[in-house]
Amino acid sequence: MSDPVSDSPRAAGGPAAGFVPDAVSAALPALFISDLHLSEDSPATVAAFIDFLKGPARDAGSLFILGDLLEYWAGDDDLGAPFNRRICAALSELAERGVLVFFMTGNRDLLAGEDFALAAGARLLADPTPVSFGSDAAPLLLSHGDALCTDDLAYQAYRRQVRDPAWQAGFLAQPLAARKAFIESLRLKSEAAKQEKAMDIMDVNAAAVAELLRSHGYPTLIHGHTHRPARHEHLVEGRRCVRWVLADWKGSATWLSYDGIRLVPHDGGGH
Ligand SMILES: [Mn+2]
Repeated sequence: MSDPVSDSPRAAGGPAAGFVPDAVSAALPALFISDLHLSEDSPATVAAFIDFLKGPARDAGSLFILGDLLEYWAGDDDLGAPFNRRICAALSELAERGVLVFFMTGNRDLLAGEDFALAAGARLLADPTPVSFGSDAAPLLLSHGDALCTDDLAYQAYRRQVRDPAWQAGFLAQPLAARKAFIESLRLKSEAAKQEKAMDIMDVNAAAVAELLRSHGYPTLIHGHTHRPARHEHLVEGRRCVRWVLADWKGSATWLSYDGIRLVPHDGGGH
């Protein structure tokens, strides 16, 4: 039987360095941020973000936002709110300067969709997404990270519900004001629940991490969500994989940069 794959030009020459099927292509240097939780209640973090976009981000080839950019997102019909307009305009300005802006939703802003992306000049990414940078640069695997926190059974049940397209359609059919009120009540409940949960339940599960790395060919993984910035090494079936956890922003900029060789954490100072 003939194998159609072996007849393709790509297979004939072997995979290119850093080639990953279905990977998004991006430009170097690349910057990675997550968990800014921007809202009108956090003016220092908003200012740090605007400064970051006008500063370090302008020298980047790509900016990756790996979820929870916003403290909440009630739906793309809330794009008219002055605060949301300001954030999207700042991102869009960066994109217009030629920086590729990629956006993956987190659990806080999972309802950000195509209209948000259009307003922000961003390209939406699925979770997880492999990214290739061409040439000899090693590809990276990107995720928000909440899907890896499988020890928190209550959270995973909630996550399945809010990621269900039927649930989302029903939610988005409600008036904007009702959605905002619901989200606010959810935030208060979630804060209370977090106080009661054991710390390790809210971190990633090692088996979930290993399975993700295995299913993507043992790449380097970058994620956020847990607010536990670190560089971890995992041995998965004898393969050494690196997992970077992004820091959350608390009034000052923090990001990871990638030049195609090394990943380096940065703190940009704040207000
Ligand atoms: Mn999160």
